[in-house]
Amino acid sequence: MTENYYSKEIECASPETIRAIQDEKLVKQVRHVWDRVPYYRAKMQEKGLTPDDIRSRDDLYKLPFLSKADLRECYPYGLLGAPLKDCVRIQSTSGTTGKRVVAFYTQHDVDLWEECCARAIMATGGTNEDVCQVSYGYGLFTGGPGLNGGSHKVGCLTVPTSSGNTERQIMFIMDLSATILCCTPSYAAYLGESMKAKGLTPDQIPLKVGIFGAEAWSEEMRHSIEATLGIKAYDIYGLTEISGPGVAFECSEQNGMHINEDHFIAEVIDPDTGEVLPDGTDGELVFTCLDKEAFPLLRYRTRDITSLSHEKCSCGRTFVKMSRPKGRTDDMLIIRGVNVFPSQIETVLLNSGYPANYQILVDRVNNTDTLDVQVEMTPEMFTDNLGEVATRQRQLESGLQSMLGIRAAVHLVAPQTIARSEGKAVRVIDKRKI
Ligand code: DLL
Repeated sequence: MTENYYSKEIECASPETIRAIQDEKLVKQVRHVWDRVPYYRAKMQEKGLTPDDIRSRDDLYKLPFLSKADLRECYPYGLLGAPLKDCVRIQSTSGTTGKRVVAFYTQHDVDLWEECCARAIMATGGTNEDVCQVSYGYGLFTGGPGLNGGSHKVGCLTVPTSSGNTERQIMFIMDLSATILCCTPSYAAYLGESMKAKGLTPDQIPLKVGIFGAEAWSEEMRHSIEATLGIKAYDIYGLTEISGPGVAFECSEQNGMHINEDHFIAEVIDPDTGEVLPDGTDGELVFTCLDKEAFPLLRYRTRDITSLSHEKCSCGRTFVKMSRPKGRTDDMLIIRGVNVFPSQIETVLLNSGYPANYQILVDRVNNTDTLDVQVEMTPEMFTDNLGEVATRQRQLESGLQSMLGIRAAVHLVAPQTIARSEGKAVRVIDKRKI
């Protein structure tokens, strides 16, 4: 594949150039926040800081962190960095607990965000010859609007189907010969399954590329989606607080996501101590916006667990890469004192030939945590021979035991019995919290 770039000069700039851009923008952004956001100014003052203390990236560590709790406390307008008359849009998180996070955008912020999404699309080989079907939800969720804007900027024919209505999705993919599909990986898997059920083979499906994100997914899931849809599947990362999808995106190496470093500085910290960790070490991802107007968060703790790498990338981009997020500090399950990430369970299931249709049930019985994984069988596996099912269950239980270090009960269920998701999949039901 020939490498495509939306803004080659910046995406492939030397580390020194990126550094100089970050130093200059950071100083301005801190001054902007100090002048416009009294809440953050007070946080800086508590640490005895003024904008003069931040002269370059090297001073970043001095700045106080922001967390979701700050965002909730400041809801809705407390962190606004621009006059309301200059704001043109809000987006909001899909959060299910507590107050929603509302992020604000000026036109400049929308342009910046859409530019990031355009870079992501072009990094997968996308051009203005492509037909790009955006099957992320539109509305308060950032997935639809972000990729829609990016697709326009690239000049693709944009098909804004939004999520859901799988029959219609398939109709548009086939009738319009869509070449790029943007949606969550779990919905892509469902679309693949539905197309297969209609008898469509990968070579009959016009799609070439998928741009999938908004939830954790495994390498095994990537391979399975690539095989059913006959595409290359690329990861895209982002969060509402920082702008939306496109904060980081995968390139032809398909091995970690480049962070748009001319707009955001990434750090990885030890979630307990706040200490900045070196490349290659897993920790919590923290972002500092560099040129946002309406919602200019500094040192925002994402709760996503990842590591950074400055290794040279064959695509020519010099932006630092983040590894596929392993999960979130708040979706890590602690089962009988052991840390368990849903992504580890997914890896075992997919490696053993099961589809990515599963649910993890956690409960506490007689003061002991229980972990129960319900997994769908494929139609080929499905049988009424109970002995065979029991053997399969035992095999999976032993695979999970070696991956997790604790016992999990497995229950195999009939095909099509676990609810499908059109957006972010709900994989874990933790009854201990109910
Ligand atoms: O999910 C933005 C987005 C839309 C990203 C479409 C990619 C594609 P939120 O709803 O605010 O925004 O959720 C953000 O989702 O902190 C991660 O925990 C998770 N997440 C997003 N992308 C990925 C990814 C959008 N590629 C939260 N891999 C983030 C793993 C992801 N987790």
